[in-house]
This record gives sequence, C-alpha cells and structure tokens, in this order.
Amino acid sequence: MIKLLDKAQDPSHDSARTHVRGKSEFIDDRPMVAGELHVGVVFSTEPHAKILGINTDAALAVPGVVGVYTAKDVHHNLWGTIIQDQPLIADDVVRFVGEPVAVVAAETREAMEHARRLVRVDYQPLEAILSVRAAIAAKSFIAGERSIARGDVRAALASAKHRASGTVKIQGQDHFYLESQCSIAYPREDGQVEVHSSSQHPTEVQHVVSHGLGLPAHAVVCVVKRMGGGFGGKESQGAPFAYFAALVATRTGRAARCVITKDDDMVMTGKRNPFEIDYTVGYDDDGTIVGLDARLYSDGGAYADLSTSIMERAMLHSDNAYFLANVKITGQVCRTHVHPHTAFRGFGGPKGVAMIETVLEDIAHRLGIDPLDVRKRNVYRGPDRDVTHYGQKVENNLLPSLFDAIEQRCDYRARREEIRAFNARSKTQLKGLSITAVKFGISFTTRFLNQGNALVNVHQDGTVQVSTGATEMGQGVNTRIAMVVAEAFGIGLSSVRVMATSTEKNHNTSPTAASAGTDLNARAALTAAERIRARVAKVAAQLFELPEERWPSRTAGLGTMPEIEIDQATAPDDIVFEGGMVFRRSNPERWIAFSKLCREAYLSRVQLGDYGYFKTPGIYFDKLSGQGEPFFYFTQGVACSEVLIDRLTGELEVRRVDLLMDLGRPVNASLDLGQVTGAFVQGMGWCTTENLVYDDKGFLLSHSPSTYKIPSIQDTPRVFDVHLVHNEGNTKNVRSTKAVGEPPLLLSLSVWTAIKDALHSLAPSDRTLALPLPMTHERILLAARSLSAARS
Ligand code: MTE
Ligand code: QUE
Ligand code: MOS
Repeated sequence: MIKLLDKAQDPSHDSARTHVRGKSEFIDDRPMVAGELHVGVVFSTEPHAKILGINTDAALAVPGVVGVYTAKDVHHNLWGTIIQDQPLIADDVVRFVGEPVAVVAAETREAMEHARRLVRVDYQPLEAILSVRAAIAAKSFIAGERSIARGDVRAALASAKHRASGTVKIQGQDHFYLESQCSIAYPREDGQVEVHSSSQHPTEVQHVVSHGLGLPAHAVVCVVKRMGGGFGGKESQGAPFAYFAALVATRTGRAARCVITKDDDMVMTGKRNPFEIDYTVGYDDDGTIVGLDARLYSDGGAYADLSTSIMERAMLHSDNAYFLANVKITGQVCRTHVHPHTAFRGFGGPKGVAMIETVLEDIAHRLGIDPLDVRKRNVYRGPDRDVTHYGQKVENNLLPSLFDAIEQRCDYRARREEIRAFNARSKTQLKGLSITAVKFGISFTTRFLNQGNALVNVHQDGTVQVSTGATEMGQGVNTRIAMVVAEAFGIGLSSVRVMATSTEKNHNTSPTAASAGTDLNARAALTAAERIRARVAKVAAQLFELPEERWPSRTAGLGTMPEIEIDQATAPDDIVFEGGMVFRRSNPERWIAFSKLCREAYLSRVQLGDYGYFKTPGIYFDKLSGQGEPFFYFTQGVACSEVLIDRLTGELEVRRVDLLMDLGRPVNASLDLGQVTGAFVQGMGWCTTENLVYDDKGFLLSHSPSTYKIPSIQDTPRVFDVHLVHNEGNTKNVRSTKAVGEPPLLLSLSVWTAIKDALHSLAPSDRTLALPLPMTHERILLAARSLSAARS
C-alpha cells in the first residue's frame, strides 16, 4: 500500500532571499568593466543558401564599432556535443534561419544593434527541407536508423484479435527561460580567457571556446554562478554565445558581453524536437497489448546537437509504465533546415510516452473499456511482466500500487460516472478525465557522463565551501548538495555554501542534465566530506584524551600535543557529529564544537579539504543491440487530470489534477514539490497552448511572449493536489533519494489524454482520434466541430 509523505517544511532555496530582493547576480547583472564591449550576432535570414558575399563596410563605419568577425576568424569552425557538424559561424552555406553569419563588437549596445543591421549578406537560395515528411522523402537524415526490439512483432500483430494504426504528431517547445543566452568573456594575462556563461555545461563551453580560439583547455576557464532557467536549452546551445564573447575578448583585449534578446534567442536557438510517430498496435479483448510496432521520426533541425541521444531516450521510454511482450521501436532523426533542436526537460522521454499513452486511450475507446483498466492491465508487474524491451528489470516497482492509490484518492470511478452523465446532458461543454503514469529512467544513457567530482573546503571557523560540476538553474541542486554536506558534518545549513561552478575547481564535468545533478554531485561531495570527517574525528578522539590546557589552540600551536598521524581513513567509529557538536557516543558529556575542532585540526596540521569522485555503478547499455541496463533506477509517478472543454469556443480549463510522485527519500521535499508542480505546468504548456508557428522559410513567427503562450497562473489547475509517496527502498542512491527534475513533466500528458477522453465522447467507437500535440484551443474547437458535424 502507498503511504504519503507528510508535507515538509524544508529549508528554502539558497537563492530565495537574494532572488526576492533582486540581489541575485545573473550574467547581465555583472558590472561593466572599463572598455567592455557589446557583442551581437548577425544571423541568416535564409533557411538554406550559399553565401555569395558578406559586406561589412557600412557596419564598420558606425561610430563605436570595433570589429566585425566572420567564419574566417574562427580557428576551428566545427562544434557539436555528440557529432561535430555545426559551424560556430556559417562559412559558405547557411542551413537555418537564425544561423550566425557574423559577430559584431561595439562600444555601446546601440551601436552594436545598429551595425548588426547594416551587415549585408548576399545569398543564393538552395532548396530547403522544412518538415519531417519532406526529410523522409529526401532521405535527409542525421546518423543511422536504430531499433530496440523484443519478441516477434510481426507474428504478434498478425495473430492479434484487434489491430489499430495511427500517427502521433508532436510539435516542439521553446524553453522560455527568463534569462536568454548570454556570456561575458574577460581576457586574462598570457593569452588566457575567463568566460562567465549562462550554461548547464561549463565543460562544453570550455571546450567549444578553446577549439574555436585554438587554445589549449588550460587557457580557458568557464564560470557559471547560476542561470535564470535552462530546461535543457543551455546544455549545448549556450556554448556558441560564449565563444562569440571570447572571440571578441581575445581579438580586442577587452572584456566582451554577448547578451541575446528574447526574440533573437527564440529565432536562433533550437527547441524540443518535434516528432512524428507511426505505430501499429495489436491487442486482446481485454485491452492487453500483444504487439507494438512503432517508427519514431524526429526533426533534428540542421545539425546533430543532442538529437541522437534524445531519440534514444524516446525509444527507451516508448514502453513508459507498460509491459510490451512483442515490440519493435525504430528511431530515425531527420535533418531539416530549421534551428537545430536540442535537450528539453524529459529529453526524448515525453515523446515516447505521448505515443504509448495515447495508444492506450484509443484501445480503451475502441473496446469500450475504461482507459484506467486498460492501463492497469498493461502495467509492469512481477514476476513475468517486469522486464523492459531493452532488458532491464523494473526494480522497486511502485507502479501498480500508484495506479490503485490514485484511483482511490481522486475518486476516479464516481467522477467517471458523473462525467459520462454530464457529457450526455451538456450541449456546450465536455468533460474529460484521464490517468497517465511515468517511469523515467535515471542516468545518462551515454555511460561516460555518469560521473562527477567535488571539492570540499572546511575553514578554521567550521564553515564549509563546496564546489562541484553541478550548475544551478533554479532547480535547487546547490541547496540539496549543501544539505547533504551539512548533514555529514552534523552542522547547520547556514555553515555550508555551494560556490559558483568553475572549470578550474571541477574538471571534465557532465552537463547538469538528465535530472542527475544531485545524484552525481551530492554523492561526490559526500565522499569528500566523509574523508574530512574521518580525519577530524581522529583529532577529536585524541583531544578527548587530553586536558583542554594541552589542546593546540591553548598552547599557541607550540606542539605540546603529539602530532596526529592520519595514515588512512581509520576513523574512530564512535565519534558523533551532531547539532554542531562532536562527541564520543559513549561519553556525550565531553564534547567540542565542530567549529572549534576545525581550528584544532588545522593547528595539528590535519588536511581540512578534500576532493570526491563518483561514478554510477552497474549501468551498461549496448547501443548497437539496444539491450542493457542503462538506468540506475526509475523515478515513478501517476497523475489524474480532469478537463472542461467549451465546444463553442474551444476553451480549455484544467479543473483538477491529483498527482502522486515517488521520489524515494527526498533530500528536500519542499524543493521537490516545487519541481513537481513546475514541471507539470511546464508540460501542460507543451500539451495545450505553446504553439510554434513557422513561415514558409522556417522563420519562427511565434518568437515573443505575445505570440507564444506559456502557461500563466490562470492556466494552472484549479485544484492541484500533489503528494510525494513514502519509499525508502532506493538505497543504492545517495541518501535513498530519487531524481525529480524531469519526470513530473511527463505526467502533464494526462491533460492531453483527458482532452482526448472528452472528445471521444463525441466519436463513434470505430473512430480513432489522431490528436496532435499541443491541443490548442483552436484545435479543440475544430476537432469538436468536425466530430459534431459527423454525428448529425
Ligand atoms: N528547474 C528550474 N527551476 N529551472 C530549470 O532550468 N531544468 C530542468 C530541471 N528543473 C530546470 C529545472 C531540467 S531539464 C533538468 S535536466 C534538471 O532540472 C537538472 O537539474 P538536476 O539534475 O539538479 O535536477
Ligand atoms: C539523457 C540526457 C543526455 C544524454 C543521454 C540521456 C544529455 C547529454 C547526452 C550526451 C550524449 C553523448 C555525448 C554527450 C552528451 O546524453 O543531456 O556529450 O557525447 O548531453 O539519456 O539528458
Ligand atoms: Mo535536462 S533536458 O536533461 O537539461
């Protein structure tokens, strides 16, 4: 049975106080230094064209303009996180509207903006591919086709009692971080450069800047204090902007600031990959899936970026919470002439899950069975139906009991009956109800990324500075790391500070992504802290043997105490660190404050800093066979959404959402609840209102807050009941916690399937509704209208 966690009152975000006072420093808040230049980007207005010439004369003539740089100024002009196929500055050909063709540097922002518009580029247009279907027709692909399969799909489909086929068309999503892409570069002595960047991946910035400038890695430092949101959009795509600033800084010897406007950012940077998924499913009378054949196509845009990894995760999540006995999932990334699409919260997961959840909804509709029963019939459960199509056993599987728990908590059956009656009665409105689940695999599927390192410095007053490769983007990773370290030393959270991320303190860092920031970095920090704790525990044990007059601090460090030998980490095991104090369990009367102990340890020449390293054990995935155990564990959850549709206007109201999330034993349940609700609402935007509209050149028309509608407070569910569930079983992860950042976003699909549920009440049972994602108000209106017309 599922037990709920009590609502917690955990420490608030470490930036909460400075955020609300406007004192948190973001990139563009950094004070201008003497001589600092403004950097702007001239970008392509053609989706695919040969560059015949670039005329910079007029731009250079603008007073205050210091330089205009093009591809010929770049040392090594190809970058890319996985496949290096993308020019930093387009050379002879442009491949998307928004692609950088020149970089302008000027004394003022006004001069820069003015000059940017005066750079003249002559293009000879080439044929552009602007859709997934056009790419398939032209065989325009990025990397090869891959598949993950189990059993005999063909035979299973042939002998299935029922079959259904369809296409799921899924649009992209803009990250809409409040702080657009930005970086400042400072030239340092002897050819070095220090870059401050709004990036989830400081090591990638370091690499891209060093390659682009022709510098060794040790000449470049990347510092990330925080981001004003990343959501995956700053995992790879922050790097070129850092490079543009660094290019100007090294060329001019002056600090250089590259801050992109919201509108330009939206035009230039890639989004969540659009997907088109063709499937055929075979199922029994009771709704059990016996075979699924799905072909996933994604729009990768013009360059590879992270699209191949995103496709892999989509393929690995096409099962979601459901056992597929016979299955073949094929994935192919398409190359088109739009901005290169990239990571977005959930990576490929939401696309695979959208497919299977909507298929389950259709099966239920066709059979006239409640969709919840179809889901429960297919959910992973032991002993025979708990191995995924890629061969990983679903351990610590709470899914069946989560379905039972949500059904009861939200009074599902009674509301289903009410809604049936309501829809039969109402002429103008429709209600829909749907429960979907999530089972999100935690770990990068690329094994080498699953490592982290951390530096812990304990000072003589007992306060602690922690540095890791994790970057703070609002998710609270710094607070969680600080809490884990504070707990290790038994000290208050205010005694621990997580410092700005910098590649000079932590090297070869992974992007803060795949929701694994805390898992990797808090674990590495804990290792370092535990080493320090073992040493100071030994100091404490010795101090307790001596009268206080003979402690180092009392003898001015003159050495009346024998020097402490710390040979290995042979910590006395009965020393307790608690409440800021250190004592022997057997004699709590004799104690020393942690802060005082640190001073004594220092005077005794005991090392008070350390470095920790962690790599996720036991994970393995063979990308060729599509088999293995790619995930350390699964984060799971369920949500039930009720929607109300106005058939005359298409208006949608999300009336009620009940949500249960298994996050193991949370480090900070309050922050986690913020992540769950934030991710859900962000996902709702993708499912309902966020409509990316391009013109016939692949230029993004909806490139501003007035034309691109992210959810507002008005759109959040009227009733939003979110609970974490009790689960202490994930003992292999740090503090038995589970990652939270991305998984709850996938539960917002319950809003999308609830819309389908509502519209199904107008559709005959032999009719499958192919609803695109997002279901905007307009699309709801059109779908309702055509269904009503078909009925009358
Ligand atoms: N939360 C906030 N406030 N801002 C963000 O940019 N990014 C999300 C998620 N939560 C994001 C966020 C994404 S895409 C990921 S992968 C994780 O945070 C990354 O951080 P974590 O690994 O520390 O959870
Ligand atoms: C989830 C992720 C990422 C991922 C795989 C996941 C991710 C990411 C990469 C990646 C892959 C290959 C590389 C590389 C990065 O893989 O964010 O540098 O060479 O960057 O399952 O979030
Ligand atoms: Mo998150 S999409 O893995 O940055």
